[in-house]
Amino acid sequence: MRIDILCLFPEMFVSPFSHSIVKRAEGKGLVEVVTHNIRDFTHDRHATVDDYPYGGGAGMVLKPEPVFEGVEHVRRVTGTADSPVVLLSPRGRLFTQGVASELAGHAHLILLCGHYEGVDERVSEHLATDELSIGDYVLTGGELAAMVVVDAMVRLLPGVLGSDESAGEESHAGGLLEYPQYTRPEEYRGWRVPPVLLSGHHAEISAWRRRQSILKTAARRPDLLSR
Ligand code: 4FM
Repeated sequence: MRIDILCLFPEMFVSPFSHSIVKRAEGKGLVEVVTHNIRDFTHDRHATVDDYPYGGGAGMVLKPEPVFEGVEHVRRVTGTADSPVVLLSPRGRLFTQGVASELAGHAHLILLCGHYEGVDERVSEHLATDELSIGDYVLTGGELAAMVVVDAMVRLLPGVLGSDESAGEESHAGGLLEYPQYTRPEEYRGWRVPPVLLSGHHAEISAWRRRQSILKTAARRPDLLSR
C-alpha cells in the first residue's frame, strides 16, 4: 500500500513514522508513506498557501490551487486516477476501526491535512472523495490526524503485526471494550491478580473475560452496548 500525505508541515511526520510500527511495515515493504509540502505547489514568490476568507471573518483559508496541483502531482507520479482522497478536518465523518479497515483495503490513498480556520470548500466538494474527523476536538492542523489514520490502518495490513500481536481480538473490533489484563507479579502493593486467571480453567477464564468486557463497556461506553 502507498499513502501520499499533502500537508504544510511534513517534518512533523519524521519522528513518529521512524519509531512506530509504520517504520517496521515500511522495512518489510508492506507500506510506503510519502509526505509532500503543499507550499511546493505554489507559483508566487512568497509561496502563499492561505488567504483571507471571502465575506470576511477571522482567520485564513487554505487556497485551493496548491492543494489541487499537489494531488495532480501525486496522481502523475503514482499513475493513479481514482484512489481515495481523504480530507482530515473536524467536519468529517467520524474515523472508526471500521473506517480504518475499509481504507486499509486500498492499494493507494491520498491524505489532505486541513489547516487554519478552514480549507477552500472546493477542495472538499471537488477534490476530496471523503472527509474524516478523528474526533470532536479542534487540532492546529490535520497532520496529527493523518498520523492517527496511518497508524490505525497500517497495523491492519497483512504481515505487519506478528501472530502474537494480531489485530483481531481487541477493543472495538467486536464492539466491546477489552477485558482487564494482568502480568507478573501475582501480588503488587497488596493488589492481587483475579484468582480465576491463575486457575488454568480455560472455559471459566473466557466467561470471566466476557463478563468483564460487558461490565466495562456498560460503565464507560454504554453507547457501544446499545448498538
Ligand atoms: C482545524 C483542520 C480546522 C481544518 C483543522 C480546520 C482534525 C480532526 C482537525 C485541524 N482533523 N480530525 N479533529 N484538524 O482538528 O481530523 Cl478548518
